[in-house]
Amino acid sequence: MTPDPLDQLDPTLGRRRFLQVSAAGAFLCTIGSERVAVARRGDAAKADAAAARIARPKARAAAAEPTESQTYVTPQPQPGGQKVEYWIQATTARWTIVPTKRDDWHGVAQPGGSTFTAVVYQQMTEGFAAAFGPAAMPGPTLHAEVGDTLVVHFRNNLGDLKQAVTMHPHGVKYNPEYDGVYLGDYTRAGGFIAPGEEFTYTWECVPESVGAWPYHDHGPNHTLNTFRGMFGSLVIRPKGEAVPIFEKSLFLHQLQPPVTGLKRSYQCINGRAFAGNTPTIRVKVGQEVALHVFGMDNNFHDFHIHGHRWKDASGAFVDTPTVGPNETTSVRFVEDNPGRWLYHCHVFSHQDAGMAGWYLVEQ
Ligand SMILES: [Cu+2]
Repeated sequence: MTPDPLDQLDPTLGRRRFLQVSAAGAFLCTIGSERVAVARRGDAAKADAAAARIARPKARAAAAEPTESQTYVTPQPQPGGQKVEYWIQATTARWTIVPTKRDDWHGVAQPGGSTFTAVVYQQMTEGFAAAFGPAAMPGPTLHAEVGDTLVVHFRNNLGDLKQAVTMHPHGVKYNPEYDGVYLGDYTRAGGFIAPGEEFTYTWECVPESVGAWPYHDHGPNHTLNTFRGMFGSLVIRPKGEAVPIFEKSLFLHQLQPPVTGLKRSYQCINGRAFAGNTPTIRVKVGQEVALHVFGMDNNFHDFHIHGHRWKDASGAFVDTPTVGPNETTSVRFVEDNPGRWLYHCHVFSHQDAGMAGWYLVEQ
Protein backbone atom coordinates (compact mmCIF):
# COMPACT_ATOMS: atom_id res chain seq x y z
CA MET A 1 0.00 0.00 0.00
CA THR A 2 1.30 3.45 -0.87
CA PRO A 3 2.08 5.42 2.28
CA ASP A 4 -0.06 8.47 2.80
CA PRO A 5 2.14 11.54 2.26
CA LEU A 6 0.28 13.34 5.02
CA ASP A 7 1.61 10.80 7.52
CA GLN A 8 5.18 11.41 6.40
CA LEU A 9 5.25 15.18 6.22
CA ASP A 10 5.95 16.18 9.74
CA PRO A 11 6.43 13.65 12.53
CA THR A 12 5.16 16.19 15.05
CA LEU A 13 1.96 16.67 13.10
CA GLY A 14 0.01 13.49 12.45
CA ARG A 15 -2.57 13.08 9.76
CA ARG A 16 -5.50 13.49 12.09
CA ARG A 17 -4.06 16.66 13.54
CA PHE A 18 -3.34 18.01 10.05
CA LEU A 19 -6.92 17.47 8.99
CA GLN A 20 -8.09 19.12 12.20
CA VAL A 21 -6.03 22.21 11.56
CA SER A 22 -6.90 22.31 7.86
CA ALA A 23 -10.02 24.17 8.82
CA ALA A 24 -7.74 26.87 10.25
CA GLY A 25 -5.91 27.34 6.97
CA ALA A 26 -3.37 24.53 6.83
CA PHE A 27 -2.10 23.53 3.41
CA LEU A 28 0.62 21.45 1.82
CA CYS A 29 3.44 22.94 -0.23
CA THR A 30 5.54 20.93 -2.65
CA ILE A 31 8.75 22.95 -2.87
CA GLY A 32 11.23 21.32 -5.20
CA SER A 33 11.53 17.75 -3.95
CA GLU A 34 10.40 18.66 -0.42
CA ARG A 35 6.90 18.56 0.98
CA VAL A 36 6.15 21.04 3.74
CA ALA A 37 2.96 21.14 5.77
CA VAL A 38 2.16 24.77 6.55
CA ALA A 39 -0.24 24.07 9.36
CA ARG A 40 0.84 26.10 12.35
CA ARG A 41 2.38 29.42 13.14
CA GLY A 42 6.08 29.16 12.36
CA ASP A 43 5.67 26.67 9.52
CA ALA A 44 6.00 29.41 6.89
CA ALA A 45 9.66 29.68 7.87
CA LYS A 46 10.10 25.97 7.04
CA ALA A 47 8.66 26.56 3.58
CA ASP A 48 10.95 29.57 3.11
CA ALA A 49 13.96 27.48 4.12
CA ALA A 50 12.98 24.78 1.64
CA ALA A 51 12.59 27.40 -1.10
CA ALA A 52 15.99 28.88 -0.25
CA ARG A 53 17.58 25.44 -0.86
CA ILE A 54 16.40 25.34 -4.48
CA ALA A 55 19.21 26.11 -6.89
CA ARG A 56 18.72 27.62 -10.30
CA PRO A 57 17.56 24.78 -12.58
CA LYS A 58 20.10 23.57 -15.09
CA ALA A 59 19.01 23.65 -18.70
CA ARG A 60 17.30 20.38 -19.55
CA ALA A 61 19.18 18.29 -22.10
CA ALA A 62 17.90 19.32 -25.49
CA ALA A 63 17.55 15.68 -26.50
CA ALA A 64 15.02 14.95 -23.76
CA GLU A 65 12.03 16.28 -25.68
CA PRO A 66 11.77 18.39 -28.81
CA THR A 67 9.95 21.03 -26.77
CA GLU A 68 13.08 21.64 -24.65
CA SER A 69 15.27 22.68 -27.59
CA GLN A 70 12.75 25.01 -29.19
CA THR A 71 13.49 28.73 -29.16
CA TYR A 72 10.98 31.55 -29.06
CA VAL A 73 10.92 35.13 -30.25
CA THR A 74 9.75 38.04 -28.12
CA PRO A 75 6.36 39.16 -29.47
CA GLN A 76 5.88 42.70 -30.73
CA PRO A 77 2.71 44.83 -30.65
CA GLN A 78 0.22 44.42 -33.49
CA PRO A 79 -0.05 47.32 -35.99
CA GLY A 80 -1.62 50.21 -34.09
CA GLY A 81 -0.81 48.63 -30.75
CA GLN A 82 1.90 49.69 -28.35
CA LYS A 83 4.31 48.40 -25.75
CA VAL A 84 2.77 49.12 -22.35
CA GLU A 85 5.61 49.05 -19.85
CA TYR A 86 5.52 48.52 -16.08
CA TRP A 87 8.26 48.23 -13.48
CA ILE A 88 7.27 45.96 -10.61
CA GLN A 89 9.24 44.52 -7.72
CA ALA A 90 8.54 41.73 -5.26
CA THR A 91 9.04 43.05 -1.76
CA THR A 92 8.09 42.40 1.83
CA ALA A 93 5.83 44.88 3.61
CA ARG A 94 4.47 45.19 7.12
CA TRP A 95 0.73 44.95 6.54
CA THR A 96 -2.18 45.54 8.92
CA ILE A 97 -5.37 43.59 8.24
CA VAL A 98 -7.70 45.58 10.51
CA PRO A 99 -6.25 49.11 10.81
CA THR A 100 -9.34 50.55 12.56
CA LYS A 101 -9.48 47.61 15.05
CA ARG A 102 -13.24 47.76 14.47
CA ASP A 103 -16.02 46.13 12.46
CA ASP A 104 -18.05 49.12 11.27
CA TRP A 105 -20.93 46.92 10.06
CA HIS A 106 -21.72 45.52 13.51
CA GLY A 107 -20.20 48.41 15.44
CA VAL A 108 -17.96 46.13 17.48
CA ALA A 109 -14.28 46.22 18.35
CA GLN A 110 -11.88 43.81 16.67
CA PRO A 111 -8.99 44.08 19.12
CA GLY A 112 -5.66 42.38 18.90
CA GLY A 113 -2.65 42.70 16.67
CA SER A 114 -3.34 42.16 12.98
CA THR A 115 0.01 43.21 11.51
CA PHE A 116 2.22 40.71 9.73
CA THR A 117 4.94 40.62 7.07
CA ALA A 118 3.24 40.33 3.70
CA VAL A 119 4.97 39.64 0.39
CA VAL A 120 3.59 41.82 -2.40
CA TYR A 121 4.12 43.24 -5.88
CA GLN A 122 5.02 46.93 -5.73
CA GLN A 123 4.83 49.23 -8.75
CA MET A 124 7.98 51.30 -9.34
CA THR A 125 8.70 54.23 -11.65
CA GLU A 126 10.65 53.77 -14.91
CA GLY A 127 13.94 51.98 -14.43
CA PHE A 128 13.02 51.08 -10.79
CA ALA A 129 14.04 54.68 -9.91
CA ALA A 130 11.56 55.04 -7.04
CA ALA A 131 8.43 53.56 -5.55
CA PHE A 132 5.33 54.48 -7.60
CA GLY A 133 3.21 54.01 -4.50
CA PRO A 134 3.26 52.14 -1.21
CA ALA A 135 3.74 48.39 -1.24
CA ALA A 136 0.17 47.13 -0.92
CA MET A 137 -2.14 44.17 -1.31
CA PRO A 138 -3.12 43.54 -4.09
CA GLY A 139 -0.30 44.58 -6.41
CA PRO A 140 -0.90 47.15 -9.15
CA THR A 141 -3.65 46.66 -11.75
CA LEU A 142 -2.02 46.48 -15.19
CA HIS A 143 -4.05 47.96 -18.08
CA ALA A 144 -3.66 47.34 -21.81
CA GLU A 145 -5.72 47.03 -25.01
CA VAL A 146 -6.00 44.29 -27.61
CA GLY A 147 -2.99 44.57 -29.97
CA ASP A 148 -0.67 45.82 -27.23
CA THR A 149 2.13 43.92 -25.57
CA LEU A 150 2.43 44.18 -21.80
CA VAL A 151 6.13 44.55 -21.05
CA VAL A 152 6.71 43.99 -17.33
CA HIS A 153 10.15 44.63 -15.92
CA PHE A 154 10.20 42.52 -12.77
CA ARG A 155 12.73 42.64 -9.94
CA ASN A 156 13.02 40.27 -6.99
CA ASN A 157 13.73 42.49 -3.99
CA LEU A 158 13.21 39.71 -1.40
CA GLY A 159 16.74 39.65 -0.07
CA ASP A 160 15.82 38.38 3.39
CA LEU A 161 13.57 35.60 2.16
CA LYS A 162 16.34 34.17 -0.07
CA GLN A 163 14.07 32.58 -2.67
CA ALA A 164 13.16 32.88 -6.33
CA VAL A 165 9.78 34.33 -7.27
CA THR A 166 8.02 35.13 -10.55
CA MET A 167 5.04 36.84 -12.17
CA HIS A 168 2.64 34.42 -13.85
CA PRO A 169 -0.29 36.03 -15.73
CA HIS A 170 -3.64 34.62 -16.76
CA GLY A 171 -5.55 35.60 -19.92
CA VAL A 172 -2.78 37.10 -22.00
CA LYS A 173 -0.77 35.07 -24.53
CA TYR A 174 2.88 34.23 -23.91
CA ASN A 175 5.56 31.79 -24.96
CA PRO A 176 7.19 29.48 -22.38
CA GLU A 177 10.00 31.96 -21.58
CA TYR A 178 7.37 34.40 -20.27
CA ASP A 179 5.09 31.92 -18.48
CA GLY A 180 6.69 32.80 -15.13
CA VAL A 181 6.38 29.26 -13.80
CA TYR A 182 8.95 27.10 -11.98
CA LEU A 183 9.01 23.66 -13.63
CA GLY A 184 11.97 21.99 -11.97
CA ASP A 185 14.44 20.84 -14.64
CA TYR A 186 12.13 22.20 -17.35
CA THR A 187 12.12 25.77 -16.01
CA ARG A 188 12.51 28.51 -18.65
CA ALA A 189 14.01 31.96 -18.15
CA GLY A 190 11.02 33.68 -16.54
CA GLY A 191 10.34 30.87 -14.06
CA PHE A 192 13.14 31.48 -11.58
CA ILE A 193 14.01 35.09 -10.67
CA ALA A 194 16.44 34.97 -7.74
CA PRO A 195 16.81 37.76 -5.14
CA GLY A 196 18.47 40.79 -6.72
CA GLU A 197 17.71 39.66 -10.28
CA GLU A 198 15.57 41.35 -12.92
CA PHE A 199 13.61 39.80 -15.76
CA THR A 200 11.41 41.38 -18.44
CA TYR A 201 8.19 39.53 -19.29
CA THR A 202 6.43 40.23 -22.59
CA TRP A 203 2.77 39.22 -22.81
CA GLU A 204 0.50 39.60 -25.85
CA CYS A 205 -2.97 41.09 -25.52
CA VAL A 206 -4.90 39.07 -28.11
CA PRO A 207 -8.65 39.41 -28.82
CA GLU A 208 -9.28 36.47 -26.45
CA SER A 209 -7.55 38.39 -23.64
CA VAL A 210 -10.41 40.87 -23.19
CA GLY A 211 -11.49 40.88 -19.57
CA ALA A 212 -9.96 40.88 -16.10
CA TRP A 213 -7.41 38.29 -15.04
CA PRO A 214 -5.17 37.60 -12.07
CA TYR A 215 -1.41 37.44 -11.93
CA HIS A 216 0.49 35.80 -9.09
CA ASP A 217 3.76 34.20 -8.03
CA HIS A 218 4.41 30.80 -9.60
CA GLY A 219 7.99 30.28 -8.39
CA PRO A 220 9.10 27.31 -6.26
CA ASN A 221 7.19 28.55 -3.16
CA HIS A 222 4.18 29.98 -4.96
CA THR A 223 1.38 28.63 -2.80
CA LEU A 224 2.67 30.28 0.37
CA ASN A 225 3.75 33.45 -1.45
CA THR A 226 0.38 33.84 -3.16
CA PHE A 227 -1.39 33.30 0.16
CA ARG A 228 0.70 36.04 1.77
CA GLY A 229 -0.01 38.66 -0.86
CA MET A 230 1.74 38.05 -4.18
CA PHE A 231 -1.20 38.70 -6.50
CA GLY A 232 -2.71 41.44 -8.63
CA SER A 233 -4.85 41.94 -11.73
CA LEU A 234 -4.66 42.58 -15.47
CA VAL A 235 -7.49 44.41 -17.24
CA ILE A 236 -7.45 44.08 -21.05
CA ARG A 237 -9.95 46.09 -23.11
CA PRO A 238 -10.97 46.04 -26.76
CA LYS A 239 -9.02 48.72 -28.63
CA GLY A 240 -10.39 52.18 -27.95
CA GLU A 241 -13.05 51.08 -25.46
CA ALA A 242 -13.86 53.71 -22.84
CA VAL A 243 -12.78 53.08 -19.26
CA PRO A 244 -15.76 52.77 -16.85
CA ILE A 245 -16.13 55.76 -14.53
CA PHE A 246 -15.64 53.47 -11.53
CA GLU A 247 -13.53 50.34 -11.87
CA LYS A 248 -11.90 48.30 -9.12
CA SER A 249 -10.38 44.87 -8.57
CA LEU A 250 -11.48 43.01 -5.44
CA PHE A 251 -9.63 39.90 -4.24
CA LEU A 252 -11.47 37.52 -1.90
CA HIS A 253 -9.01 35.52 0.19
CA GLN A 254 -8.09 34.41 3.67
CA LEU A 255 -5.13 35.35 5.83
CA GLN A 256 -4.71 32.48 8.26
CA PRO A 257 -2.36 31.89 11.23
CA PRO A 258 -0.05 29.45 9.42
CA VAL A 259 0.62 32.20 6.84
CA THR A 260 0.56 35.32 9.00
CA GLY A 261 1.85 34.03 12.36
CA LEU A 262 -1.11 35.88 13.93
CA LYS A 263 -3.39 34.34 16.53
CA ARG A 264 -6.61 34.40 14.52
CA SER A 265 -7.98 33.89 11.04
CA TYR A 266 -9.24 36.68 8.82
CA GLN A 267 -11.42 36.47 5.73
CA CYS A 268 -10.27 39.37 3.60
CA ILE A 269 -11.00 41.62 0.68
CA ASN A 270 -7.78 43.11 -0.74
CA GLY A 271 -5.82 42.12 2.37
CA ARG A 272 -8.18 43.77 4.82
CA ALA A 273 -10.98 42.42 7.01
CA PHE A 274 -14.25 43.94 8.31
CA ALA A 275 -16.22 46.90 6.93
CA GLY A 276 -14.35 50.15 7.33
CA ASN A 277 -11.07 48.34 6.61
CA THR A 278 -11.96 46.52 3.40
CA PRO A 279 -12.38 48.88 0.41
CA THR A 280 -15.30 51.29 0.84
CA ILE A 281 -16.75 51.76 -2.64
CA ARG A 282 -18.16 55.23 -3.40
CA VAL A 283 -20.14 55.76 -6.61
CA LYS A 284 -22.94 58.01 -7.91
CA VAL A 285 -26.27 57.26 -9.59
CA GLY A 286 -25.78 57.15 -13.36
CA GLN A 287 -22.15 56.06 -13.23
CA GLU A 288 -20.97 52.97 -15.03
CA VAL A 289 -19.53 50.59 -12.42
CA ALA A 290 -17.14 47.72 -13.09
CA LEU A 291 -15.93 45.48 -10.27
CA HIS A 292 -13.56 42.63 -11.06
CA VAL A 293 -13.85 39.99 -8.34
CA PHE A 294 -11.20 37.29 -7.93
CA GLY A 295 -10.95 34.20 -5.75
CA MET A 296 -7.40 34.05 -4.40
CA ASP A 297 -7.24 31.20 -1.90
CA ASN A 298 -8.37 27.56 -1.59
CA ASN A 299 -12.04 28.44 -1.17
CA PHE A 300 -15.08 29.30 -3.24
CA HIS A 301 -16.67 32.67 -2.56
CA ASP A 302 -20.09 34.15 -3.42
CA PHE A 303 -19.90 37.85 -4.23
CA HIS A 304 -23.04 39.72 -3.23
CA ILE A 305 -23.95 43.43 -3.33
CA HIS A 306 -27.16 44.40 -1.58
CA GLY A 307 -29.70 46.30 -3.68
CA HIS A 308 -28.09 45.42 -7.03
CA ARG A 309 -28.21 42.83 -9.78
CA TRP A 310 -26.34 42.42 -13.04
CA LYS A 311 -25.89 40.07 -16.01
CA ASP A 312 -23.39 37.23 -15.89
CA ALA A 313 -21.47 36.00 -18.96
CA SER A 314 -24.46 33.89 -20.10
CA GLY A 315 -26.79 36.89 -19.98
CA ALA A 316 -28.67 35.72 -16.88
CA PHE A 317 -29.28 38.20 -14.08
CA VAL A 318 -27.41 37.40 -10.86
CA ASP A 319 -26.63 39.03 -7.54
CA THR A 320 -24.43 36.37 -5.89
CA PRO A 321 -22.03 34.78 -8.43
CA THR A 322 -19.42 32.29 -7.27
CA VAL A 323 -15.67 32.53 -7.85
CA GLY A 324 -13.30 29.64 -7.23
CA PRO A 325 -9.51 29.73 -6.82
CA ASN A 326 -8.01 32.13 -9.38
CA GLU A 327 -11.37 32.56 -11.07
CA THR A 328 -12.74 35.99 -11.98
CA THR A 329 -16.25 37.35 -12.22
CA SER A 330 -16.84 40.85 -13.56
CA VAL A 331 -19.74 42.88 -12.21
CA ARG A 332 -20.93 45.65 -14.57
CA PHE A 333 -23.97 47.88 -14.37
CA VAL A 334 -25.08 51.51 -14.50
CA GLU A 335 -25.69 52.59 -10.92
CA ASP A 336 -29.39 53.20 -10.19
CA ASN A 337 -29.94 52.65 -6.48
CA PRO A 338 -28.74 55.31 -4.00
CA GLY A 339 -27.97 54.53 -0.38
CA ARG A 340 -25.66 52.72 2.02
CA TRP A 341 -25.29 49.11 0.97
CA LEU A 342 -23.28 46.16 2.19
CA TYR A 343 -21.22 44.00 -0.12
CA HIS A 344 -19.86 40.70 1.11
CA CYS A 345 -19.01 37.10 0.45
CA HIS A 346 -22.17 35.10 1.00
CA VAL A 347 -20.36 32.11 2.50
CA PHE A 348 -21.60 32.92 5.98
CA SER A 349 -18.46 31.89 7.82
CA HIS A 350 -16.43 34.15 5.53
CA GLN A 351 -18.74 37.13 5.90
CA ASP A 352 -18.62 36.81 9.68
CA ALA A 353 -14.80 36.67 9.74
CA GLY A 354 -14.39 39.92 7.86
CA MET A 355 -15.20 39.41 4.17
CA ALA A 356 -17.59 42.36 3.93
CA GLY A 357 -17.51 46.06 3.11
CA TRP A 358 -19.51 49.21 2.41
CA TYR A 359 -20.91 50.16 -0.98
CA LEU A 360 -22.05 53.80 -0.87
CA VAL A 361 -24.15 55.38 -3.64
CA GLU A 362 -24.77 59.13 -3.79
CA GLN A 363 -27.86 60.46 -5.53
CU1 LIG B 1 -16.03 33.68 0.76
